[in-house]
Amino acid sequence: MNNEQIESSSTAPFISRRAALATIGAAGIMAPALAQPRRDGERPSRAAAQSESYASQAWDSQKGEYTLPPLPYAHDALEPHIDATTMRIHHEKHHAGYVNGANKALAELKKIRSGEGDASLIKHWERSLAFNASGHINHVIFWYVMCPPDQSGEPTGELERAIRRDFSSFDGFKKQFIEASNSVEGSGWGWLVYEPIARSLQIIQAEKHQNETVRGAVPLLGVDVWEHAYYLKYQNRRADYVRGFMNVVNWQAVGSLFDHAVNGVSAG
Ligand code: MN3
Repeated sequence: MNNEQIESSSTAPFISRRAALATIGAAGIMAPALAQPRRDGERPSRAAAQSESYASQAWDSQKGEYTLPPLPYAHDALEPHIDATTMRIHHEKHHAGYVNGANKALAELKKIRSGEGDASLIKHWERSLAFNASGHINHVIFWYVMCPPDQSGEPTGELERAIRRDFSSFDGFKKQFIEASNSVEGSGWGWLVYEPIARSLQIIQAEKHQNETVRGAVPLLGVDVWEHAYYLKYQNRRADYVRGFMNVVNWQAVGSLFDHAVNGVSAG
């Protein structure tokens, strides 16, 4: 992390767009979920601009490679619910592993296209890309939708109204989200998503990083329920971890992803 990033991180929850541009050069907006198109003439909200600046650090458009973005807060910022050691290992080892795996798959697929690679391995590399790129994007969103517990709050605005419409109440949403996340079979994620055909919110269980998802659904809030996300502090008590996670949800960030998702669909 360079000085500008450290300075920005210490004064604002997210690194500024200017700092992000300075860090990686011409910024490509990587994750569609973090950067849906807007209607012409619509000005991005401050939160929306922040989401774009964070996503822009997850892809280097000049190199054509995924990159590991810095956490948007200190390792211990989510304590006592998620401990600093877990955050450090999760970010620097596990998330970095998905970045490296996705880049390796992209490089091998490029070799196959040029005739240098072994085309008989294409199924292997396509599967690797699906797993690792999904792992990378999931973690970018995961870091983005968490914040220190004193900044968590509750859903507001259009997101709050959509939650009441689609889950009857915020409590109804929490009940389903927590139960779904607790009961993911094996390693996976609990997700709140926006489904653009029904134009409504849904809760899904993703196995591994990319399986059992709903096609086209835009991820808004995800909780990583792989053991690496909680085992140091919670051991086998996944339910306690998920309840703790609910105290560090950055509802302003989730709201900005929801606004992007809805506006992107409207523009299409
Ligand atoms: Mn993880």
